[in-house]
This record gives sequence, C-alpha cells and structure tokens, in this order.
Amino acid sequence: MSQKPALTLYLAAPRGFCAGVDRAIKIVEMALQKWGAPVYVRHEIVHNKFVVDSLKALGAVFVEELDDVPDDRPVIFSAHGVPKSVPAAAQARNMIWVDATCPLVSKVHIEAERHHENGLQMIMIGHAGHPETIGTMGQLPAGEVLLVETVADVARVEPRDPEKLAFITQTTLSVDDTVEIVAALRARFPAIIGPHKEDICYATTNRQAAVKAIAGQIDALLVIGAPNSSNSRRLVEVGSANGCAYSQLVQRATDIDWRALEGIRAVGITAGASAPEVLVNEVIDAFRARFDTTVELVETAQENVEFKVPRILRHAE
Ligand code: 2E4
Ligand code: SF4
Repeated sequence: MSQKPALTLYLAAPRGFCAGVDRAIKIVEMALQKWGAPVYVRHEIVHNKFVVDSLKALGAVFVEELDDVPDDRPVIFSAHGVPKSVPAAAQARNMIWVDATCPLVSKVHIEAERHHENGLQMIMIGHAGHPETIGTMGQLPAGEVLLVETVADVARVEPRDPEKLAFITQTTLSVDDTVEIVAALRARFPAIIGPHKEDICYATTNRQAAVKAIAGQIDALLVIGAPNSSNSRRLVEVGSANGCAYSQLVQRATDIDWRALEGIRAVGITAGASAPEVLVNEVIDAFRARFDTTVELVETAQENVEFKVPRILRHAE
C-alpha cells in the first residue's frame, strides 16, 4: 500500500497556451525556417523563460530595442504589440519585419485609431509599463491616451473634454476589477464610449472563470507562469479573491514550496496563456512523486480559436 498522503489535483481547463501565443511562437519557428538563424525578436515573444530558451536554442536572438537588431536580419515583434514608431523605424531601415502581435491586441489598436479619427480622446485601463499598454498607447500621438490602473485613478484623470471620450483596455486584466473601473468611468463620464464590456480577451476570461470554479474547493492554487506575465498574475489574484488564500505563481516544479503544502489535501493547478503544457505535466509529476495523487479535470469552457500566421510566412498554396 502507498505510504504517500492522498491528494486531489484539480486541473483547471482552459489553461495554458491561447491562440495568440500559439501563433506568435509559430511565427518565430517559421521565420527561422524561412530565413535561417539568427532571427531577432524584439522583447520576449511571450512572457515565458522556457519558451524563450527553446527558441534561443533554435537560433532566435531576443533584444529589447529595435536599435539592437542589425539592418540585414529579420526581426519579429512580440505578441504584446508595439508602438507605431517601431514598425515605422524598421521600415525606414528597410528591414524585414514580422508582426507577431496577437490579433486581439491589434483589434484594440484599431479601435483606438477609429476613436481618434472620430475626435475622441482615449482612456486606457491597463498596467503602467507593461509592453501591451506601451504598444496600445503608442498607436496614437502622445497625450491622446490617458492611462488609469485603478478606480482611484478614475477620480484623478483629467481629460481634455469629458464629452469626447472613449475607453479601451489591456486584454489580460482581471475581469472583476475591470467591471469596477468601467463603472467608475461611466459614472464620472456619462458620455464615454466603449466596447460592450471591455477588451479583455476570451482566453483571459476563460482562464479566470476556470480558477473561480475550483477556488472554493482547494487548499492551495498553483499558477504556472512567469512573474512578468500579466495574465498569469491575474490568475493568482483571482484565486486569492475567490477563497483560496494560498495562491502562488510558480515558473516550474522546482519553485514549489513543499513545506507550505504540508497537510494539504486539495490543490488547484492552472497555467497562464504563455505557459507550455510540459511545465504543467512537470508539476503534476512532482505531486505524484510526493502524494498519492488523483487528478480531476474541471472544464468550464472549450476553446477552438486559431489565428493564421502572416502571409509572408505562409507556404505557397
Ligand atoms: C499578448 C497579449 O500580457 P501578458 O503579460 O499576460 O503576456 P504573456 O506573454 O504572459 O501572455 C501572452 C499574451 C501576449 C497575452 N496577451
Ligand atoms: Fe491574444 Fe488573449 Fe492570448 Fe493575449 S491572452 S495573446 S490577447 S488570445
């Protein structure tokens, strides 16, 4: 008989890679096939060290600025999006560039432009300094997009004309926190125009809903993801806010604090949109080594979204 303590792992679904991440990684792999190494990538293609290291091994070179890329090598822009100035600079240098911005982020860029053409100033709900926020704000001239991060920020923001305003959001925000920020915006600026709810994407929404479904029945939640991954960090917050006090971000199995899990009987596992399934399996295996583990899948939605890679990388049909 097994001497290991019994433990149930509730495996959230959907979890892990979304369509935008799948596409972005595929773009780097296909670019390496088409042009050979090195292919440069501006910023981590997605916020995951394991993914980045795997692509480095194939010949991708990751840099933070376009200035760090030689004129004669292809460059890929990360899934988070880039300010307009970046492709413009690549064009001016006659570089080959491929935009791996998730189409759902590009959709927000287009929304911002459309509002701007209609004479509206924008309020963006997002996290300061995050590459997606920088990229989206960088679609319009300076001063045309004002950033709010919290309900308190809404009281402080000073638009040019409260009658000519629209709002947009980052795609990876907390659904629940954003409801409150949008309500505060609508209360202070009744004329504000916006999307039906916000611009949070399907993958963010589904992963948060799956965590909510398990949070009440677990003693601990482990979110596999990176510290710089916004959507992964939001999953940790959703766990804590919905009844699981011990919610932790782990990059992989070696990050698990086993002493903190002593005596625990039910653990939830999920993964951010940039975290590969091999790391989920690694974590499950680490549990199996220490506990008599039963895995229960808790599936709250099914996803079948797929995005095409840019034409420049498609094989002749
Ligand atoms: C682009 C947009 O934005 P976040 O920090 O969550 O990015 P990450 O790379 O972790 O996830 C993929 C992604 C990329 C999400 N939204
Ligand atoms: Fe696109 Fe959403 Fe995935 Fe971000 S989390 S890459 S917006 S599908």
